[in-house]
Amino acid sequence: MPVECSAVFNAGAVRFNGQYLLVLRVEDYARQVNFHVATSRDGVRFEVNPTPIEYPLRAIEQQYGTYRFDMRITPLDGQFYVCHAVWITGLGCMIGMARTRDFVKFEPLPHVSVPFNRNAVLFPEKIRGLYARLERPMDEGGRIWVTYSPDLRFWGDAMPLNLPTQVWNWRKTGAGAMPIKTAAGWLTIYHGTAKTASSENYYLGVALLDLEDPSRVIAAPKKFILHPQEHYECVGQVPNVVFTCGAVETDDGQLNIYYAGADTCVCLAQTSIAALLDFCRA
Ligand code: BMA
Repeated sequence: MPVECSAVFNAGAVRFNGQYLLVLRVEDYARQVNFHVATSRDGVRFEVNPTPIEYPLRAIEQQYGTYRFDMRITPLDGQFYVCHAVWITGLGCMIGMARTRDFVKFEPLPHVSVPFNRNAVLFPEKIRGLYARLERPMDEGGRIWVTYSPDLRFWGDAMPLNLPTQVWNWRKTGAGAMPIKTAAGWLTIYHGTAKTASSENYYLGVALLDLEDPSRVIAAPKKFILHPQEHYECVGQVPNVVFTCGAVETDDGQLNIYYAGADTCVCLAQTSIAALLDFCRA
């Protein structure tokens, strides 16, 4: 990393100008977060911009103080929308959104959700005429919901996803990468957690959601797709965590899942949409 960095993780991911682009959560030695853009031609070797993105504070953030993290990126209507967590001092964790055209300057949408809410990701198209996002209301525990908005300001019609509870996701679930539209449904990579005697373990799973009503889960395999097993997934700032904020299709038909190991480093797992669909059908 070309900047002071105690941990770099939970990167949003997207294709931009023919390149792979990540927005990294970079923590300095005061554990303050800056968002840095990293770009790559091959999706593997990234160059990190040492200058953090420009992202003005909203009025509520100026008033109370803020801690922003975990950006998820969605291309929509010729620009890019991002959702991220905003921890506002004394108030709690909520969702903030912004838009950008160039990944240099970000324009915050002025309104944040009410606490507690996080792990939000916008769908890449409107559903039944409305913007739609997955989110996770609740701080301790909780599960993924879908909400809708006519204007990206007022959100409602909230419905929980009927994801079945598994041994590895019983404590909480949260949206991960942006849902991918397929003929069979929205392919969604999400995280689930389970408490063990020594830690809360994070896993990645996959689910297929109905195209018209994403709260309706068409398939949700019982088995996870990724679990903490490598050293860099088990040892770090928060042990036993694999966590994703973004996956992108490659030129040769693969799917790159950028995920974090132990809230400390950025990792890459490769699969394909076809393989995940097969896994959902099995
Ligand atoms: C979640 C979020 C993530 C983090 C994860 C594991 O609640 O705060 O930013 O990666 O926990 O620690």
